[in-house]
Amino acid sequence: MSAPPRHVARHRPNTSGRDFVVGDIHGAFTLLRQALARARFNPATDRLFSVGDLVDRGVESPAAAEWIDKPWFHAVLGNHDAQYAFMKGGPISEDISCNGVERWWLSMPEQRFEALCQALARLPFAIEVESAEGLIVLVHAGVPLDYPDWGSFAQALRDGHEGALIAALWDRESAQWAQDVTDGPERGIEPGYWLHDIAHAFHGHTPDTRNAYRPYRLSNRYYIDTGACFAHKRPGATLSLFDLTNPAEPLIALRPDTPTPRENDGSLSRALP
Ligand SMILES: [Mn+2]
Repeated sequence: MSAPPRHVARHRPNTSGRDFVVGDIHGAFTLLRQALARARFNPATDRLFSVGDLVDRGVESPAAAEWIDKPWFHAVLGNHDAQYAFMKGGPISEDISCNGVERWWLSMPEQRFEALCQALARLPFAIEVESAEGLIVLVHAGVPLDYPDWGSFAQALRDGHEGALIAALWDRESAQWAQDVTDGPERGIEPGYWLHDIAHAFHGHTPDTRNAYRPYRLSNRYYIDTGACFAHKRPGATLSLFDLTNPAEPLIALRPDTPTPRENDGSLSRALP
């Protein structure tokens, strides 16, 4: 697996505006734009962080290229993004589950698609944001449970440790444990899994489909994929914006105001072989 130039990106505190974080977008950029408008997002002073998975599942996936270009938008690499970031001209794997929007890239000119793949390849595996509360970190899937703290995992990512890079994109164990703990009497607090050297961590990747896409936690690890790409068709699924410094509750949990057209309106299927 080749790697982008920066495995861990670091951001200074935002001293002039607010910081937001959004769960897996999967092409739901119209909904994201509406959520930012509702939050009165100010691109001159505010920042938006993303836990990755900008593409796949939604027809608006090509717009990811424009969002990555915005100076106030900072995303980590998700497992879906990685399939394009590390594609080397070979066939795209057949297991990309796009829910009726397979091969969204067929609507893009080839050069634009290649530029998007290159932009995805530049996304870091982790983001660290300095804040008055301490370090706030973003990793798509989770911090594996066998790492005792954030620092040791971040070092493994910086060193390009392949197991750590893959876990950052694909880990399910920590999220599954978090769901079980959140369902239990401790409501997400499990002292053995606190990351003591950071304020908190945000993750996407594993929505809680058993509990209507609610966000959940494992001590100071917060799982915020609330199913934005399913917001128009599955109960509970929303696009959620959080205050980066306050992960307890979503600031905005947005569903489409009006029914959106079916994701696959036929224009894409006509392009399919
Ligand atoms: Mn995802």
